[in-house]
Amino acid sequence: MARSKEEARARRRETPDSLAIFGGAPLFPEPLHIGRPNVGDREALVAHLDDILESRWLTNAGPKVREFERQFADWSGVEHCVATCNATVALEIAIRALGMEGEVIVPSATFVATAHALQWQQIRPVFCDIDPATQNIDPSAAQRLISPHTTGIIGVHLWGRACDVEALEALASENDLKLMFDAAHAVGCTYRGKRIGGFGDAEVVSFHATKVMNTFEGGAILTNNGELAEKVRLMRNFGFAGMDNVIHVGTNGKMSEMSAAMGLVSLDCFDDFVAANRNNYENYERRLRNLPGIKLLRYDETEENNYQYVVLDYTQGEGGISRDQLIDILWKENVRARRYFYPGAHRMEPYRTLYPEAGRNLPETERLLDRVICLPTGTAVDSADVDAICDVIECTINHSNEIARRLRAS
Ligand code: T4K
Repeated sequence: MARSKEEARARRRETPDSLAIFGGAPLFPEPLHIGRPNVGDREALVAHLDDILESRWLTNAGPKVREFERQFADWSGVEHCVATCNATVALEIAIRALGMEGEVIVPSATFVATAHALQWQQIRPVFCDIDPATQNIDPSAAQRLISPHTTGIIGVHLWGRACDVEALEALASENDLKLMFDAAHAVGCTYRGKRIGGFGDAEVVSFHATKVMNTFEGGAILTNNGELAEKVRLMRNFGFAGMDNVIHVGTNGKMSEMSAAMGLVSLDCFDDFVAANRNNYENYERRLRNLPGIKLLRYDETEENNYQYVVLDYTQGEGGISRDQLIDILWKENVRARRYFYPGAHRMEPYRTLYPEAGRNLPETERLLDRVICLPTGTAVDSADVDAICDVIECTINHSNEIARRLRAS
């Protein structure tokens, strides 16, 4: 019989028998995903849609895109914002515009798009280990990977927590390397009190549907370098400098008017999205702080954070429930917990085949990616959802011996 979400959540998970993996009814009647989009003011969005349809100007750097670029640049404290169809194409364009070639140093603990944006244009991603304290690229490990073929470094502000920008800027300038940041997770976050967007030669953000603010699909290149901004603008639009006048190789990386409209609405609602994320994060923290084997990734409260990822660092305890078994238990409850970014870009194709030895230099990366669990958050998740999810985790940890035995037996 179909049950409402409230009914399903209300039943406490206190004993193994109540868990769906052992035949109990799932916690949520429908899958509760990570990455349910944050949707802002619908009326405002519909009004934008009316404007767009009325004007019959749908794409090609129309008024909504220009307005979004202006607002997002001001909000980020950066001179130039070039909006794109997604962050992957933005990375590809920025990498090319900066003249990166040969080898570029990049973490493997990232979404595979960071590496693909290089490999796609025959540039070798040289995978660098992370600093376990920050979970971001380790500048001293990056230094050891510099070779005569290295032309750049791409740091990733993983989970929105800034890289060691200062050390990477010093390393890049001492070695005459280009420096970019994949800031896909870091919209609205700060480094030493300054909004992310203006560091290195350029930064790239993502406005994918699953991100803290979305434009359906979308991304942007942010930079304080006017010449670079001009170049990426050309490259985003096939290299056209005016009608019939192509002056550069280019691609189609344009953002549509409807996406820009969603961006304008999302920007207006950004504080509400972050408040919902923060509330969920604090509820998870309160519920999970004393559970053995579970460490919730903390954000630096002296900075601005968007709290869009709730990340657990899970250590298998004596009870013997593995990370993947805990995820399986959650999935059976319809909680779609994820193992971002397992198994690491270096263990995905084509990198696994091209660079089979890469893992030798990545012990911290592999250790982290074998332990991570990301939990649902965002405006589609409320505090009762968080409580119910934490009940399952608590029940699993508290009864881990019995659960592990029953799982082995089955
Ligand atoms: N660099 C980094 C560090 C990134 O994390 C990413 C993207 C990029 C670069 C590239 O940015 P884009 O080119 O995408 O702008 C998701 C996203 O697809 C991906 O954008 C994101 N990172 C990554 C962290 O997460 P998956 O593999 O988790 O699957 P996906 O997109 O199917 O979404 C997860 C769940 O969200 C779905 O199972 C259901 C739910 N969902 C998804 C969509 C699209 C919804 O409820 N509604 C939706 O509209 O990659």
